[in-house]
Amino acid sequence: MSLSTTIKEEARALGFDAVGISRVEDDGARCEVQGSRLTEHPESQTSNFEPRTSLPWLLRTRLSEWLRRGYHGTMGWIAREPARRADPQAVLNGCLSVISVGMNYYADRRPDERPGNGRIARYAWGEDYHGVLQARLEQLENRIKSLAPEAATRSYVDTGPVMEKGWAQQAGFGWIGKHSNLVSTRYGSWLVLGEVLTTLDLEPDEPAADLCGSCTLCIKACPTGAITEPYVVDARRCISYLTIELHKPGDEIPADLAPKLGNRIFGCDDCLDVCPYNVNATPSAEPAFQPTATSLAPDLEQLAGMDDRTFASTFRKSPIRRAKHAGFMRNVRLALHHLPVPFTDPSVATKT
Ligand code: B12
Ligand code: SF4
Ligand code: SF4
Repeated sequence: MSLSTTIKEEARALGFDAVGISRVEDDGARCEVQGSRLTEHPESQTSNFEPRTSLPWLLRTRLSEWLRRGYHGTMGWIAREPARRADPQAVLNGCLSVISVGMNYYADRRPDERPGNGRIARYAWGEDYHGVLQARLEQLENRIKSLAPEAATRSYVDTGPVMEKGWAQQAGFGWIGKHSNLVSTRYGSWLVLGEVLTTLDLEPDEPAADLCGSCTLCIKACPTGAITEPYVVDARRCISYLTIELHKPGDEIPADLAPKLGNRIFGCDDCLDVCPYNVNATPSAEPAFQPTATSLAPDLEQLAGMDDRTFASTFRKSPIRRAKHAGFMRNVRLALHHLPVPFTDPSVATKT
């Protein structure tokens, strides 16, 4: 069995649902863009072919344009060193391969959206995926080093300068959909991603084809018009950004967008929920991703009374911590403010 196959088996044994490998080409790689996919350019077979582009080149170009438009809003960290963020060789010296992994977090439950309840995005129904994936990626790194002691490795789960969706698509287990998230024919929209960068020269998988076709359901479903064009999200309009990232003192949710948040108090799944590829999504068996009672039916009145300490202990293991107490309370207050006005039967009112 090849080293690449063994590493993929080790990853699956650690509980990763999806795994694939990309080779890190330098900027001279001969590829072209088809939909959201990079493929080898047919003319690369000919001797006088001019190199077109590589994945780091494409990622750098996309990221730079996104930043130029200011779509990152207050997320200043993403604007630091865009060239490094787009190129694994600038993150790990001598990096030749990226081993991308995905974990299914889908729970086959419906949120309880009765009036008075808020709504929390699915990825935050259980424990924080960062810790769940990172611990296993470190085990994978240890296994790789025991199989190939000369290997240098570095692993991330949304924790480092790596553009995870692009590498996952290149590794073949899903494509970047028009909502800009990775979609898999097997797991739909419900994978969280991580990766190990390594100096090992592993066998790459075939990149995944873009299967969106003429569908635009996710773009139409977005309540704030944040998907400004296919594959491009203006974070400043995205409810996920507004309810999670915009939490520093003085950060206000713009008045024109606030009413559109409805009952959403942490993140948003609207563009993911409508994707036809979710029909085949299978529930995750991962205990850490099973929903808590609060995450399915968050009682707004009860949450509004939560002090800083209760917030910290209730959401100790949850991604909701990221919104901070003040940001989360602002979201809860907004949702309470936008609750539908309760219907009062005048005949009942006079009977008191
Ligand atoms: C910043 C960020 C956000 C921001 C900005 C979102 C965004 N689309 O960029 C905000 C806060 C809004 C956000 C929201 C969410 N996020 Co987020 N986020 C990230 C983060 C940290 C960086 C993403 C990034 O680089 N953005 C910068 C821009 C330039 O890149 P991009 O939009 O991704 O665009 C790329 C592609 O679309 C592609 N592309 C665009 N147009 C085209 C056109 C062509 C022709 C081609 C070829 C390519 C292409 O090129 C771009 C560069 O890669 C990643 C983790 C990571 N380190 O990668 C997680 C990540 C993307 N988020 C994740 C999740 C789960 C979410 C939410 C679903 C959470 C929620 N339920 O509320 C939402 C989804 C909103 C949405 N529709 O995107 C997951 C996605 C998993 C998956 N299956 O794809 C990630 C990968 C974290 C993880 N480790 O699992 N997120
Ligand atoms: S997460 Fe919500 S607000 Fe953000 S792009 Fe998707 S539908 Fe729009
Ligand atoms: S909803 Fe349609 S356009 Fe959007 S990601 Fe899914 S298949 Fe692609």
